[in-house]
Amino acid sequence: MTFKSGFVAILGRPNVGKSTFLNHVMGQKIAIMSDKAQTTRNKIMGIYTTDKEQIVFIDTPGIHKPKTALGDFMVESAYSTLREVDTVLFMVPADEARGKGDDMIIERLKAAKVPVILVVNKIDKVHPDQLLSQIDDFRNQMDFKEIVPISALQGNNVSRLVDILSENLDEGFQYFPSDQITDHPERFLVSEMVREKVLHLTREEIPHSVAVVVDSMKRDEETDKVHIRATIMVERDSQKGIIIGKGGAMLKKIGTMARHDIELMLGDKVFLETWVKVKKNWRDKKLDLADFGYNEKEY
Ligand SMILES: Nc1nc2c(ncn2[C@@H]2O[C@H](COP(=O)(O)OP(=O)(O)OP(=O)(O)O)[C@@H](O)[C@H]2O)c(=O)[nH]1
Ligand SMILES: [Mg+2]
Repeated sequence: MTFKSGFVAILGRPNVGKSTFLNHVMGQKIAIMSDKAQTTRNKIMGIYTTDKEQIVFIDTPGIHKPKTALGDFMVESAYSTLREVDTVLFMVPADEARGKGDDMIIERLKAAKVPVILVVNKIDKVHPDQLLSQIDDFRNQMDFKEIVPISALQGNNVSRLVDILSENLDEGFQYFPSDQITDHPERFLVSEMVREKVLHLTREEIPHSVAVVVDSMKRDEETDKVHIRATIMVERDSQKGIIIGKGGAMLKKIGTMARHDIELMLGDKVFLETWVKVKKNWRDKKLDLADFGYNEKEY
């Protein structure tokens, strides 16, 4: 039996469900998810391996019109996957009409000359008639290799989509060991889990202004716990106040919820210490971006 493998990028506007899809396929949380646009900021691999095949999914930041240097980094790293993959999953939501954002992506997809599968997500939110007209509309914009409607949240048709990808794989190497599920180190996943809780618990400009850095992470032999120190960066003093909350209540909530997810991921008891720091306008400062994990060299 020959082994098959390939790289598959998941591209689309922010908030369409790319990370939800990746996590559903992987059966665990690799990429954080939220109802806020621009949740994902770095490319992140989900490595799906069976005894016959390895599909390396690359989840990407939602493509939008960037307003900051961080936004430039995000959009460029999403588009950079077009040079790296065998197939693109272009994800659009079933419940929102095609817009300028989609058209912009379609132009880039056409130029890239990579096979593109249109994935219409969130079918649980629409009537079948609306789904059909959505498919028709997109079908007229470019040539898709396949069109697959799914619900990443509920899981409908997700395995069908994986089957279609498998059928189209070429013979190839197993690029990563069978037990490796992503390309990022644990520290990155830990920082993302803290950021996810901030996204879930805060509103308006705060989710966009937050970065999380893990300062240290080591096992404490005495307590038999993994001791993690993480700093939550914000852009203004007022934001620091909100993150800390009355009597530290918000920071405590963020820490408790994040610790729960981190313990699940590590399979270990965790002691999580969180700090909040202000870094004025970090989203537009190249040095800060690199320090916080948004490094141009990555793409
Ligand atoms: N109803 C419904 N909601 C979904 C579905 N898939 C994702 N969502 C929701 O859509 C929101 C965005 O999901 P994400 O997976 O974070 O979206 P994303 O495309 O990765 O977003 P960015 O990282 O910002 O580009 C979350 O609130 C999800 O729960 C779906 O199939 N049905
Ligand atoms: Mg995402």
